[in-house]
Amino acid sequence: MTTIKIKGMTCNHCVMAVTKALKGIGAIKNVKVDLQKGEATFDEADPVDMDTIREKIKKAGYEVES
Ligand SMILES: [Cu+2]
Repeated sequence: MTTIKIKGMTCNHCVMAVTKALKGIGAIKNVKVDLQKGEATFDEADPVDMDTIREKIKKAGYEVES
């Protein structure tokens, strides 16, 4: 299980957008986004490059904190 911090989420629409962005990456499963904590957790069926995740989140309009 991987947990990442995401900046810029303010409502459930943001949660949906981030969830969709992560689910769009084939190897990512079991996505859960926590609005209160500003975190996303997920499992990786195969290792996913953090840059790929960062890029997808950015395209959705949010930012991965590192
Ligand atoms: Cu929102």
